[in-house]
Amino acid sequence: MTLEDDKKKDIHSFFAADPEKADKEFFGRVANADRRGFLKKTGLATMAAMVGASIPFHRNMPVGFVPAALAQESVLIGKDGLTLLNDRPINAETPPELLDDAITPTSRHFVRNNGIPPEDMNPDTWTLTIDGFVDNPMVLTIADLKEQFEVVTMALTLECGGNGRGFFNPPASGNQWTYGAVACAEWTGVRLRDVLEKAGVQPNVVYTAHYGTDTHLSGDPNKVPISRGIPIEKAMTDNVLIAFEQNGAAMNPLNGAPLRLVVPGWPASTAQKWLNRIQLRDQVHDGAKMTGKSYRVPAYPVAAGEDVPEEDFVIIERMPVKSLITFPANGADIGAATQVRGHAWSGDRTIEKVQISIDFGATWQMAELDDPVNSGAWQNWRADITFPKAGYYEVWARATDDAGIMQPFAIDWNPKGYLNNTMHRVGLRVS
Ligand SMILES: Nc1nc2c(c(=O)[nH]1)N[C@H]1C(S)=C(S)[C@@H](COP(=O)(O)O)O[C@H]1N2
Ligand SMILES: [Mo]
Repeated sequence: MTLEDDKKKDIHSFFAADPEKADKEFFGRVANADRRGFLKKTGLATMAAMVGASIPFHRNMPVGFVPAALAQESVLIGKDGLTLLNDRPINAETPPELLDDAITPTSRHFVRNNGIPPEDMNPDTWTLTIDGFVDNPMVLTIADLKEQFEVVTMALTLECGGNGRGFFNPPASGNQWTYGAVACAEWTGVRLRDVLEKAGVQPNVVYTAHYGTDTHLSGDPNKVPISRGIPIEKAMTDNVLIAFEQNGAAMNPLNGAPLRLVVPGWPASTAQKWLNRIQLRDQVHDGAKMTGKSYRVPAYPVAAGEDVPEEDFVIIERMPVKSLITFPANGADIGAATQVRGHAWSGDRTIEKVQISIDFGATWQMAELDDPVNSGAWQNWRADITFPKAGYYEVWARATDDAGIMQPFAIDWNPKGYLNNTMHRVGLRVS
């Protein structure tokens, strides 16, 4: 049984299944002999944040009690308009029309958790350990990072490797992401490269290993939910950041506060949240979700539904060329002329052109395309479209990158549903 199979869709069924365990994981409540739930201080703070007020009679709350005010989405503290795909662990995506901004607001940055976020996210006591094959192993506070290294702010695109999984047929197990497991926020932090250079990368290093403080769903302290890494060459690129701010303010707890990696253009699973350790290795990392079928695809094209032996899987590196239409929204009723707009990105490459079709792909017109604001940022595009007469239309968008690679019409199927970069289509009624 995989972690993904072991999930409950909503908070109420989760509590119904095992109230004491649910209490502990959600609110940090400790059940005692007389069956009354006692909230630990951190748990009480969480529950109070979720209902939006302090809870004077919290001592009277029974075990397994879910406050009636908790609508399903209220597990998403500080998030706005996201679609909750799973609440254990929390996974939520952003509808495309809420991704219209050039820089994704923190409240609209998707959330992909593999485990339970840590209780302690205190930036003042947080430390990051750099060890493994380095000349000078280091333990750095966030203040040390700010003092010892150049602080930079960059707009960086993060996309989950499983974005678009929901469209696979036969279906792939896991969160059924549609379009919205992607965002481009402004991250402030220090370059991973600068920190590794100071630590002194030894000549035998080939790979990094990233660790965070979130805990495994099973509650087993010896298991980690996810620990991934990247080749040392990628780690030394100047847009890979150890970030401590999101959009000029404190990071959202669900996005990895107080410290995370941001690895633009690669599966966002490499961007460890709640980061407390980076180890340099003389071999490819073998941490949780690095092996088996996790974030790996067959080394060769396979037929839809084909059973592929695990040894034929390779680690996903760069994400493929892709675009998103963020205006108008799918299903909108519009006038005869409108602007269509969105974003486009392609792993470590830049986008060369974005084209739009309103006739199911028969003809295409060029959209106006901006350069990225910095390397690793998605590119914004727009096109003024005039529809010939009233009726139902679909706007399709396709991006082509600087290697001449264009988005496909159909899904290149793989067993775990990664890397779906098919064209985005938006249905419109013109009246
Ligand atoms: N510690 C930790 N880091 C993590 C994860 C996690 O579960 N735990 N999920 C990874 C995955 S799979 C993705 S897609 C991104 C999502 O980042 P976000 O939740 O800030 O959007 O974080 C990555 N970093
Ligand atoms: Mo992911």
